[in-house]
Amino acid sequence: MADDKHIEASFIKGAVAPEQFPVSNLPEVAMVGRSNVGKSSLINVLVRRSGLARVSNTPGKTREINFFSTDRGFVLVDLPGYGYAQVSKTRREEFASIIDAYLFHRENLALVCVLVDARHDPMTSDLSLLERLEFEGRTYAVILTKSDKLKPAQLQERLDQFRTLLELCKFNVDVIPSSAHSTMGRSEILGMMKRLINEFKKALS
Ligand SMILES: Nc1nc2c(ncn2[C@@H]2O[C@H](COP(=O)(O)OP(=O)(O)OP(=O)(O)O)[C@@H](O)[C@H]2O)c(=O)[nH]1
Ligand SMILES: [Mg+2]
Repeated sequence: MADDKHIEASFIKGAVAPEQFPVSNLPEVAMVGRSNVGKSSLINVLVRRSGLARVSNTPGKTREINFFSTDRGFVLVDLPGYGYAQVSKTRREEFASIIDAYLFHRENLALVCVLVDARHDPMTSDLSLLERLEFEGRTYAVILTKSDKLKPAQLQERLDQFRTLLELCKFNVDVIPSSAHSTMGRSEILGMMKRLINEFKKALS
């Protein structure tokens, strides 16, 4: 990623079942996290295109797994949010099973970005996901979203909390604060993705 200013990206497809995942051997970077945490917004910030991934105030907006190609040799993947109480139990179970199928069976998944709202302590669902990623040996980073809503000292406290929590975790590569409003974290996140994708490609060759 010599020039991060402009990243060409386009929508490939949405999938509601594993059979619909695109056949591809390009490395993928997935955004996962609770409903409304800012997954779609982060994708738009990374590619600097406000309408690429659908953003909404209504939690549960992203109902399928959406795949976006980029001109950087990797695919960005927007997952449905977990933990949204207002959708039916059946629907939540459907989301959980497709997220699971993707996160733990997709061979070309190079990096999982776990998004957590910087304003709150991690919830049980966030902790279970982190634990599972660690257990399954999936490379993951934690992104603290909506950091614009915190004072610097509060943000530092949250960062320290996560760094301590993940200190002994082997598969966590980073904890990065971000904001879709100020674009804080954008270049750091892109730099991390570039590094991890290179490592992923090297390990395959
Ligand atoms: N202040 C602030 N608001 C944000 C940020 N990121 C997202 N939001 C807002 O949070 C809401 C949800 O954002 P989305 O990007 O749709 O969240 P999502 O995780 O994709 O949500 P689902 O698809 O429902 O799981 C929107 O109103 C965004 O404008 C951020 O960094 N700062
Ligand atoms: Mg979304």
